[in-house]
Amino acid sequence: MIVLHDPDTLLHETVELLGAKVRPALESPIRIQAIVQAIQKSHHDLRQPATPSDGDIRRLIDLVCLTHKPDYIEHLQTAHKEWVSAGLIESDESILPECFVFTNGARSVPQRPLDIYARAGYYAFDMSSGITNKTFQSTVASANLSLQAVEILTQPDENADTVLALCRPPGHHCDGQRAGGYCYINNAALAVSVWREHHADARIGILDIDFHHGNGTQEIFYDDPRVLYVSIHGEHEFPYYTGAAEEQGAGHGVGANINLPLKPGSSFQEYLEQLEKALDGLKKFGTCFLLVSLGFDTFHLDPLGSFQIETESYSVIAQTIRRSLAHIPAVILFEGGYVIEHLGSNMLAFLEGWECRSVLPRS
Ligand code: OKP
Ligand code: ZN
Repeated sequence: MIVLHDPDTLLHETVELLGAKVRPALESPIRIQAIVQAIQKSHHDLRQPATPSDGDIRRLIDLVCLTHKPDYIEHLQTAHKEWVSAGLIESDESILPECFVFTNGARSVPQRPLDIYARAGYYAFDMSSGITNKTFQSTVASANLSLQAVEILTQPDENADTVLALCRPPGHHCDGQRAGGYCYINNAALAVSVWREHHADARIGILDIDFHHGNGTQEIFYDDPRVLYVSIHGEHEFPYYTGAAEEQGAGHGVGANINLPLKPGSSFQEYLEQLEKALDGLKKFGTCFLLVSLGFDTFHLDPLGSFQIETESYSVIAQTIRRSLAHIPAVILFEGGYVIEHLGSNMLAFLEGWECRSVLPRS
């Protein structure tokens, strides 16, 4: 498997609230380092994309702005500097929002605040998406891995059918104008835009198997009939206000959104039943390009998840996906997963199953 990694993804390190305490965020650079170390010791083809030129970055941002608002992206790029110049934080500290957009009985549409302090809350929906002086650089590097992964699939001489992008920060929680859940740019949405440059009318499936509902990805494609978003996630868990089975899409996109919530504590058997439904939906949709938002916070020991899934199960999950959607080009985007000591082995187990190295007896 071709695996893409960029050391710039390691630069972003922020804080979050755990209870009332400010702590280093669970979403940390050592997550990626643990996976890279495991990949280096394996047969997989680990690659670092060439440093993007200014023109490459402009193209990346233009593609990102097809699904994100330019003023939001500008905020990600400039907010930290502005907070430092205003004396709100030191340059090694993190922006955290004070006040989120709230309903005032729909008497007026929320406007972008003039106050730079207030803007942090306007462009976020929670407090696990702090912005540091390195956040934008890491976020662009992470998004670039998603873009490069798609580009590799479109090059015939590469002869690859799947690429894994070791994205960090992750992407599935942020929508067109709000960071949240450790996410700043939606890497899956970007991959869709890049694939569409080559195949304008493609029917694209997104299978989100992070423990958490990918509210951002759902939101971005909610009325899009050519992108099917399917998610298996913990019911009533973060981000709390989305992920119900009743959310099935809107407008032309009705039917192109499938949520498969599972009770906290669910077993692997229960998980596989939902996975079969997910794969059924993706096949019926006529998926011709697959994105997998892959999180290992479904692992039984994860501090942010509650499913009973063990390392070997990731081989079965991956093999089940691959067998069901055989020969469809795929990009795997890394999302969550917070048990550092098991991330490497969980990823290797997943890749082994994906490559169908005799995990399940062939039926
Ligand atoms: C991101 B992903 C501690 C709780 C953390 C945010 C969870 C984000 C999960 N403050 N809340 O989907 O793995
Ligand atoms: Zn997650």
